Order: sequence, then structure tokens, then C-alpha cells
Amino acid sequence: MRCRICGHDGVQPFLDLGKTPLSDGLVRPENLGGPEPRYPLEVAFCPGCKIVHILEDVAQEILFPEDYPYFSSFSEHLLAHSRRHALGLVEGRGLGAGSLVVELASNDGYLLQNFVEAGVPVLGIDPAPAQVAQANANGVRSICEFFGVELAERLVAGDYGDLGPLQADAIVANNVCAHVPDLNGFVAGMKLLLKPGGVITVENPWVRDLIDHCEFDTIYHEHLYYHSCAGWARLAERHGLHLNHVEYFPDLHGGTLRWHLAHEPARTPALDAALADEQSIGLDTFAYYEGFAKRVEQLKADLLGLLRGLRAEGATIAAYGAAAKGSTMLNYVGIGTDLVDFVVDRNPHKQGLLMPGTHQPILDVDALLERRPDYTLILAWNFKDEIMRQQSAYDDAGGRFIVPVPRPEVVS
Ligand code: DWN
Repeated sequence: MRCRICGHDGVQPFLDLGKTPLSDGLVRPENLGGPEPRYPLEVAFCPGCKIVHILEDVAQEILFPEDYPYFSSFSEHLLAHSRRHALGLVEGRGLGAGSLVVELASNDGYLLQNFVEAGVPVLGIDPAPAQVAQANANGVRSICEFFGVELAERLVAGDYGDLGPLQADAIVANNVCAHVPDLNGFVAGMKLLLKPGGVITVENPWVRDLIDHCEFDTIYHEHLYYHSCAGWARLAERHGLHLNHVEYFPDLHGGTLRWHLAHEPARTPALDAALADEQSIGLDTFAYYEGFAKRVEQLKADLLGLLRGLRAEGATIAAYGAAAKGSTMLNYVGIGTDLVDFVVDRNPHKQGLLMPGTHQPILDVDALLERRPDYTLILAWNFKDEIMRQQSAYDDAGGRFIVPVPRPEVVS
């Protein structure tokens, strides 16, 4: 068990979620009963580079197939966060018509569209064909590729289609640096692609919040890595970049950090404080992760007990959000159609399909008011405020919500 990043041969496993189906491997009804592979899902801490990662390697082509269902534009909260990020870069970096912003894992253009509106040239890079087609249809120039050092070399050399030689004034990499097996190649590619004086912003959930708030369901095969400031400081240094600044967004994806990297050193007090905080709580030591498995098992028991108790009282239960994290939650806890009848989701690419492994049908969100389940388990708990606001009519009609993390509870 060597570390994928630094090769350390003493990575320390601390949580085993068993064999689970792929979290975005939604099942077509006509394929029900067919092969649905499950893969080991075990998480370890590397004492060398301080990065937490899973031990199983699932091929990128399997994780991100042609019909990959995740589209970023189904959360108003995420869209607003992304707009603030983009406009902050335009103003803070003085970006204009002569600049270039490149987003890695640009999905459907949800973030780059803000730069286009501001008159700043962009290039989106994403391996999911439908999302790239959507982005280009929306006027966000995007190419369908996995990013890495080879692609970066081609882009800088002007050896990619009609793009011509290019380097970026800003590179945005949101929710992608958890997903790339060759993270070293990815970071080396960003360094190559970044213009002198430019900035790279990397956004990922913070592993501290995953542990503190028992967000075990955010662990799935797409997420190879679970990041910290300590990890990024070492990663940047390894590739001749400087980690200069960090911002914290507690209400995004269960707690997200945005790291700022550049060719030039410009370290801020915020980063010094964050690194000191992580060190003071021991986030860069195995001890921080050691007792996590027991807390996850307790949450599983508490949630199963709650759902079984409600069903025993004759209550009906549905779920909201055919999220990747929802698949880990349903499969690890063992929440089948005996407990949760169906799942609703706004994303039409997911409606009509079945949840991985547990096979609840995924319906349009209108089904909540039409079928009036007594309770709705919010699998997309990271957007619980937005979802409960949106579903106020269901709440007014007596429907109640269950939020599974940091501890299972009925809310209204
Ligand atoms: O890293 C990743 C994160 C950022 O997004 C990707 N690997 C895949 C994805 O993970 P996820 O599927 O757990 O992400 P979400 O965005 O938390 O999933 C929310 C789900 O809920 C989506 O399917 C959309 C849906 N939704 C909805 O139906 N109505 C979301 C909102 C906000 C809503 O109002």
C-alpha cells in the first residue's frame, strides 16, 4: 500500500466502507439484474505527504463514462458561489479581453459563463461529452479531454487544434483535484499552463470537516483524495509552485477550502493561520483519523434505527438528491427500497434511472408533493437549506426532512 502521491510505503488505513457500486453508476431500468460491479472502498492516511486517499483504483473511463450524469448547474447555491469566485478573480486580477481563464473540470460551463459575460476569454476542459456539449452550446468554449501534463504541453505549444499557443492568467480547478489518479501530473500540467504572474485556485472539500462532521458519504471511488492545507503545501513545493493563500467556505459541500497557488511566493497570514490550526489539531497525524470508523458505524446504527422505527410506525419515507454521496450513504448504511421508496432529483439526466446498488427509482422533485411521503431523507445534505426552502410546500403540507450528517435528525 504505497501512497499514490509520494510513494511512501507506510500508508495507514482507517476506514473500510466495504465493496460499493460506483456512486454515479445510476442503473437503467432495462439493465436491472445485469452486472453492477462493486469495488473495495477503503481510506488511508499517508504520513509522508499528509494526504488522505482511497486504496482502490477504478479506471477513469469507468468512473467518467460517456453518460456521466453529474451536471453542476442544479444548485443555485453553487452557481452563486461560482459567480462570486469568477467576479472576484476578474476584479482582483484585473482580467479583461486580453486575458485567458482556463477551468479544469469545467462541466457544463456553470462557472466560466461568468467570465464570458465579463468579456474575458475562457477555455473549459472536461472529459464528459454531454457536459462539454452543453457548455459550448451556452457559448463557453470547451474541449472534451482529461487534463494532465501531456495536454498542458500541447496547449502551451499550440499543438491542439486551432487553439494556438496559450498560457492562462488564471486556472480554476474546483472539485477535480480529488478525482485525478495522477495528481502529480495534474499539478505539473497546471504549472506549465500558468502564465508568469498568474494564479491557480483549487477548491475541494476540507478533510477536517469530513472527519469532524462525519461526512463519510463523501467518500466514493471518484474521490481518490481528501485534501488539507498541509497536503497542498507539500504538493505545491514538490512541483515548484507556491501555496500562498487559502479561503474557507463552511457552507459549500460540507466545508470547502480554496487554495491559491502561483509561480511567485506571496504567502498570506490566512494561510499561516490555517497551517498552524491544522498542525495544532493534529490533522497531519494518523491520530486524527484513528477513531473515525467507530463514529461512522455509530451513525449507520443511528440512521438505520431511525428509519426502521419510522417504518414500523407505518410512516412512508423518500429521499432527495440522487447525489454520488447519496449512493455511498444508501449502500454503506443498507437503506434499500424496504426503507426508502424513491429518490427525487432536479437533474433530468438522472430521472428515470435507479440508484446504484439499492435501486430506488429517481423521480422528478414534483413527486414529493404528489406522493406526500411522511419523511424525506436529504441525501444532498450539503444543499439542505436550499432544498428545504425550495420544498417549503411539502413542509407546509406536513412533510418532514431527515438530515443524515453530522448526526441523523428529523428537521422541519
Ligand atoms: O466532486 C463531486 C461533487 C462536487 O459533485 C462530483 N464527484 C460529483 C458531485 O457529487 P454529488 O453528486 O454528491 O454532488 P451534489 O452536487 O451534492 O449532488 C446534488 C444532487 O442533488 C444532484 O444530483 C442535483 C440534486 N439537486 C436537486 O435535485 N435539487 C441539488 C439541488 C441543490 C436541488 O435543489
